[in-house]
Amino acid sequence: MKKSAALTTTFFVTLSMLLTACSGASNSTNIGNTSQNETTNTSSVIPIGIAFAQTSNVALLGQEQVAGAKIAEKYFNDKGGINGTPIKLVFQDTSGDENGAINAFQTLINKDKVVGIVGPTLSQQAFSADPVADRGKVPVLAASNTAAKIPEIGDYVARVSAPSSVVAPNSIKAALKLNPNIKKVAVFFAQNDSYSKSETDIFQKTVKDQNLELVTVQKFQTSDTDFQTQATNAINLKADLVIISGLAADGGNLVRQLRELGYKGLIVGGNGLNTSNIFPVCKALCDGVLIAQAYSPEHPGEINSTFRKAYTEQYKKEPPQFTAQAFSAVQVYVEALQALDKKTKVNTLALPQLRNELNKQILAGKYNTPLGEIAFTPVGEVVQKDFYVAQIKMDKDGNQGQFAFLK
Ligand code: 1QQ
Repeated sequence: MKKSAALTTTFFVTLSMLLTACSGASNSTNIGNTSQNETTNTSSVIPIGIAFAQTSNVALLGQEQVAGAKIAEKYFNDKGGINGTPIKLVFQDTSGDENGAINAFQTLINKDKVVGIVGPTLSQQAFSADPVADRGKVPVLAASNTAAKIPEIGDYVARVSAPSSVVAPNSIKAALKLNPNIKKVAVFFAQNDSYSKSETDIFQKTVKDQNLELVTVQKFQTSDTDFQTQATNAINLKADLVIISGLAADGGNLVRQLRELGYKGLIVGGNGLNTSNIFPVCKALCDGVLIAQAYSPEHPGEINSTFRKAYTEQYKKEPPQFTAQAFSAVQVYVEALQALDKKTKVNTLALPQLRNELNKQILAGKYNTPLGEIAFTPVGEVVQKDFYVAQIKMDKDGNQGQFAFLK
């Protein structure tokens, strides 16, 4: 009796139940268990989990992701949600470390009973948290994880964030176009961060492929604030290109200290520096940093112009890559749910079955997003066409800046 009741239980929760769940009241149940909290009714919503860093230093990156998810929620619900049923994004803060991400995932899976998760912010977190979702057969769509082997974590893991291997080399090529005389390269990376370690491999390979001389590889920690020793080493070796793989706070500080110590050459920043939140860190000294982009605000098409307009109206600047990727991840869930719902009404499926069908549907679809048209390989790697390079332009006083896209 209990078992058959569990089987017919659907994933729907009422809006009021969800709000209670979000406010922290304890009404947790296990997946598939019968619960008076899980009923289908007319005020139902489809919960999608959002696991981004909203606190810690990593919030410098995560906060741009939250903005993109929220714009997507409004945009797709205004258009009728999932064939008439709204989506409800359930936000859980991952903070900046592995445990924060694991806790956020567990809450989303077991308490909030989401159909799938977008996140976490860092690859470093994904390698710990994604296996939790994968074992629970809950889809995970990374919106910012760029390290190698993220989709390979499991069958339920895919990403909309193109890997460093296809994005990062573009910035070195752009540096060589700006200064064809570059010969000596110093590479820096955060050795306690998975994305940084993965990206530096790509950068170092590109340096060799371009017949440049790698004069030094300098290591640091994402928690470091003093880079005098490493910066001085690179300057003494007469590097004329510096390449940094780290996160926003440490990366911004490293840029600042290189310039303060007199480094004059070009600087390439990796994906972790890809936010205007580094501007307050390196101020006017951020000027000129080159960063490869998986998104351009000028990408043609209706969906991007609508997204861009919604963002610029609210934030008075162009949308950043992390915001566009988060929007696109929510879009993939919405369109996969719509397609699934047309085949089998999603409110007739029990949550485990819905998560499983949704996972297959995500991988089967093609999506026309602000990033351009994207699809997935069978393992869950994003297939995306267009990449760009932007250069940071700061005002003289260093208070305002922008990402200027190179032609
Ligand atoms: C990763 C990254 C970060 C810089 C995303 C915020 O690319 O951790 O994979």
